[in-house]
Amino acid sequence: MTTPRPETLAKLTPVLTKRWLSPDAWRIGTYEKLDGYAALRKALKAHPDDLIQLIKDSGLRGRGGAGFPTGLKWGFIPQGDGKPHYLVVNADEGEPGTCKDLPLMTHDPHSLVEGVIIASYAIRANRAYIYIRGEAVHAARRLRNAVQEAYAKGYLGRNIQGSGFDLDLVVHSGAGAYICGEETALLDSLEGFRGQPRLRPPFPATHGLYASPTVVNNVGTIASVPYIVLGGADWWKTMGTEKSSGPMIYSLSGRIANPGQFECSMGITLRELIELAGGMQPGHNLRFWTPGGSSTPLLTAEHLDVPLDFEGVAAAGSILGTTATQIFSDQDCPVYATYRWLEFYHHESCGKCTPCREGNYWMVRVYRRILAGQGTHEDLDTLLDTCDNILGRSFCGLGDGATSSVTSSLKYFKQDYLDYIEGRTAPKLSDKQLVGA
Ligand code: L3W
Ligand code: SF4
Repeated sequence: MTTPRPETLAKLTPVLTKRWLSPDAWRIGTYEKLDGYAALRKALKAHPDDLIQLIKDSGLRGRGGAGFPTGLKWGFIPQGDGKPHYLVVNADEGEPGTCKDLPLMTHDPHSLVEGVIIASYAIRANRAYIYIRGEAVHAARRLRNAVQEAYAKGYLGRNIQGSGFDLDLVVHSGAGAYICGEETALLDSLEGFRGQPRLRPPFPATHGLYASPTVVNNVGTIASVPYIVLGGADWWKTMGTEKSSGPMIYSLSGRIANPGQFECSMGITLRELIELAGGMQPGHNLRFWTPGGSSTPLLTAEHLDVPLDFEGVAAAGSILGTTATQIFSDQDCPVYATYRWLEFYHHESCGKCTPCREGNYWMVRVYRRILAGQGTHEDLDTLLDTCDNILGRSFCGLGDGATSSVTSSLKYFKQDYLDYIEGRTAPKLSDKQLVGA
């Protein structure tokens, strides 16, 4: 493991992660000692519209993958419409490689609870939900405990801190379907239906939970809010870049010496992140990586200096996504990695639309054929043609995301495919694995 240089270490900007290593960080006593709920007291003295303006001024963008401006989204909630408003936190973190929300909720659940209260006050919601991934039992337990503690201290419930504002917060565990991380499928699931995406528009901002105006935001987005309220928009913008402001939690996994979460100013590069993580594992050289989870097109060793912000990654032909950088080396096979991701998408496809349901099913079979040494040159055209019929023709982002590693691995690593097809690489799958689920 190599030691990061002081100038690279200085790129760490612990904001959302700053309490994670404090003893008993998840308890309300610790949280309050470390500035916890100070932002809420400040926010409750402000006009809700001023809070929305503050978030707009900060430039905060959604941390769930799409990077939509948070203040703009809050501003879409119609006021004076006589309907109930809802805040729903998308805590269904399920994207392969993504691991920033679960540690946040486990180590510092009160930062999310405090953000929920401030955001609900800003959009005039009296009921909020945190929809957490079903498998995340420990994080859900911590969250439920934090919610109870917040009720007991008068941060939730009736007339919060004497402000006249009421809020109830419910933690709801999903049942382990990746599609329920898509915001409208999540709302269907929360309403008690099978989680499948709804047609958009109308967007949840006007027709969300129970057909009422609803803000759906990711955990990291909402947990950022107390810091912006306390520190101000200008302080938030001292981190990050002009269009991608603030700090971001980057998750590093794979062939890295010290995997984990590294919170840095947006715009840091993978070269710097790898240095922070102690370098590559001995004997491994970087070959390909995902900038933001398996739904984002692969990048390669040529892209080590791409700024990891929304614009920088887009200019390199990929998507910042969930900043889950999965790192693969010269000992890893891009064809096999893509196959494994496709098996995931095939399994998690909700089946509502034909391009995704059928396309992923067939692409998995083509990959099995190639990896079993029975592929043909035409298979590569079939894969690209199938992706062409999925991308932009699917009902939701899951279908689009499934194509990312297929098209990008074919763009950068076509020779690896040809080596299987032309017999230079030994088959990775046996004949028996050609068929299956
Ligand atoms: C009102 C309009 N609201 C857009 C809202 C919309 C949503 C947000 C962004 O997918 C991506 C996906 C994954 N009026 C609006 C409006 N909105 N126009 O803005 O919307 P959109 O459609 O750009 O994206 P999305 O549906 O939120 C998110 C990708 O992120 N991704 C995700 C990975 C998985 C996780 C996880 O496991 N936690 O996040 C990774 O790349 O593929 O493309 O709220 O309502 N005119
Ligand atoms: Fe369901 Fe896939 Fe269609 Fe999304 S793209 S609606 S997950 S079948």
